[in-house]
Amino acid sequence: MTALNPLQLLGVDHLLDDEEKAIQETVRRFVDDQVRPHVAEWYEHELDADTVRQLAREAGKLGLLGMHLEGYGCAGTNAVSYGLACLELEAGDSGVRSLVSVQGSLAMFAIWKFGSEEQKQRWLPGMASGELIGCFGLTEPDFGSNPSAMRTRARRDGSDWVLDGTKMWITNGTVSDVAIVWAQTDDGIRGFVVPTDTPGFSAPSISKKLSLRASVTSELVLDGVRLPADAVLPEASGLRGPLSCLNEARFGIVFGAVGAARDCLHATLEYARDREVFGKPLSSFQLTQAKLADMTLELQKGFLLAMHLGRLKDDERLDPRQVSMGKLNNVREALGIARECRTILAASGITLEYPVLRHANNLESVLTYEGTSEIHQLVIGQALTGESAFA
Ligand code: TGC
Ligand code: FAD
Repeated sequence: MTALNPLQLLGVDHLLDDEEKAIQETVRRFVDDQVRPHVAEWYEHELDADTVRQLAREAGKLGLLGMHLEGYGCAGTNAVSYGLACLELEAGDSGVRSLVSVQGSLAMFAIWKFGSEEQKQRWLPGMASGELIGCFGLTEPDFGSNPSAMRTRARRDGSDWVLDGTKMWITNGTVSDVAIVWAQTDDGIRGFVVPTDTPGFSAPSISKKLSLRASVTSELVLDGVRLPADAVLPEASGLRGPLSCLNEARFGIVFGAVGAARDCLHATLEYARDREVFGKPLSSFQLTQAKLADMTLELQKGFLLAMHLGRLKDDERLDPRQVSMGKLNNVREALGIARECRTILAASGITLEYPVLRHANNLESVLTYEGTSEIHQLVIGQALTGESAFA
């Protein structure tokens, strides 16, 4: 009997218009040509700075950096197209999607949404082309889920600002030209645009990661970093500023996680068709088919959820609590799929010859960053009960 394409059992492609399909296909080809052939090597040996820069420039050429922003060299696509790009990038590797998310949805978005005209003109065109790389420093060694307690401080000295503190777990940090740093001031939390060649700024690399190895992660150390008065983002005041940026990146992850899960399922289906156990294809056993059916259901439900949120975002009706629902569900289910796929590949599943354990290990980080699964449960819990259970 002919096998149907399990990734299209619900015909979800019909939900996309021609332009969205074309963008998705372009990014899929980019991943096939420029990511898949190298990703196991990047994962094994960790991504080096030159490769990150090259990837950023290639992503810039395709218009993927800040792609849903208008003006300043950005592509200005709709939100669904941005989501589909994240999906295809994360089908390659979560680390590659991270590079694009942090650049576009965190660093560029912060400048685009909260920056002065001069800041936008100075940074955004170079970041859109991938010539300049940005990072986003919110988390600190002692404050991840609770950024409101951050210790990094910006004080006035004449008209200058002087920044002191440490940020932790910062994607792209080591390779960045510009860091968006969030700090306490006498007027609450403010954001600062910090050129990384400013004296007193350093970004020591965090190594020995077992997850997100095809992505650069670092500390940011700010030791008396002196900045001019116009380094502050004028339109961001309070925690609402950085949290608004997180909504953008979390939205990309809702789609991205589906891509990682799809890649796992795809590899597993091929493996199960080819692998014989007890004299028959592994795919012909009921237990295998039950696993494949359940995973396909979750994959398609996750895609439908992502598309629903994408259409709401394009209608400017997306609520951050809905993004929490999408991020919690799709990352949790993608991680479950990656682990279940690994059981079907059995011993072969633990190697880099197949993508499943690489994706599963990556998704452990994705479950934690951009708000842990527990934080998103609490956001949803608060929406349901009206009670805040954070503290
Ligand atoms: P709370 O008192 O609830 O809120 C403070 C102010 O912020 C507003 N707000 C939001 N605004 C926009 N979007 C949201 N999602 C918002 N959530 C809250 C809120 O209305 C209030 O505004 P105002 O004007 O009244 O002051 O704040 P809280 O301190 O109780 O914290 C709430 C909590 C725990 C949900 C929040 O702190 C949180 O989301 N924590 C998780 C931190 C997090 O996600 N960090 C991510 C760091 S970046 C990262 O991980 C990048 S990885 C990227 C990659 O490689 O792909
Ligand atoms: P903690 O906040 O210490 O949490 C520990 C545990 O306690 C978790 O299980 C958490 O869910 C739970 N917990 C916390 N608060 C509560 C509560 N109120 N109720 C119940 N349970 C709770 N950050 C950036 O700013 N920029 C980046 O670019 C960036 N990139 C990252 C890249 C990677 C690979 C990783 C792993 C992280 C990155 N992060 C980045 C940091 C990330 O956002 C934080 O790790 C995350 O917010 C969680 O913080 P934490 O690790 O300090 O955990």
